[in-house]
Amino acid sequence: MDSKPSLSETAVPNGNGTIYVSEAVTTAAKILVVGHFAVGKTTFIGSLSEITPLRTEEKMTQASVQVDDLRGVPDKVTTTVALDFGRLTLADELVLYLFGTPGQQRFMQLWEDMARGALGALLLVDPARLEETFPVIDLIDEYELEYAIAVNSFDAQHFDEAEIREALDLLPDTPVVYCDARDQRSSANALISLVRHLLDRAA
Ligand SMILES: Nc1nc2c(ncn2[C@@H]2O[C@H](COP(=O)(O)OP(=O)(O)O)[C@@H](O)[C@H]2O)c(=O)[nH]1
Ligand SMILES: [Mg+2]
Repeated sequence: MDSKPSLSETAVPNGNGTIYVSEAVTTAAKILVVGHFAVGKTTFIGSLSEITPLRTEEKMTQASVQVDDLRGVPDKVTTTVALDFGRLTLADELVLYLFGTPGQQRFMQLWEDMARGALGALLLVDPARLEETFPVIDLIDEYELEYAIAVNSFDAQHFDEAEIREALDLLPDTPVVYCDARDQRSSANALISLVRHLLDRAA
């Protein structure tokens, strides 16, 4: 019997606004949403979560201005100090728990805990700041997480997939999809590509 959840290309988060997990849900999976500072992790989980996302952001202090790189995002006034948490019922029987995990070097010890039991990771990438993704890829490799790439290209809707694949030294079967982290459907599609990849790997 095939117990895989059926995911359709048009799947959208259902049960928005519901607090309790539906009785039909038989499978729960922990997914990490990872990426460097200001790549859109909090925005992504906020777009998708059917529960009010837990956010552990703090007003950026003058001290963190030295630490967090604000090039390209001068309006950003908060920084992720720990993690974001959200929930998404992706198919009737599958619920995903999303953990936004910071990519800054100083949070590396958090990864040890976060990676435990995670089915895989969605790696958000800003094509204009590709080099900032390198340390995050190192963490993904270190914890041997399966992953897919979601390119949050902000207002430029175009990105060069070949350039991203080469810069990040991706395996040919690692999915690379476009994602507008502010958009629920776009974010859901990115997550679906990760889940498909995980199911393929598990098959
Ligand atoms: N224009 C635009 N802004 C975005 C997009 N995604 C995120 N942002 C903004 O970029 C900033 C950083 O996003 P945030 O989710 O806080 O990043 P995080 O540090 O990875 O959690 C915020 O001000 C977001 O509103 C996008 O696709 N387009
Ligand atoms: Mg954040």
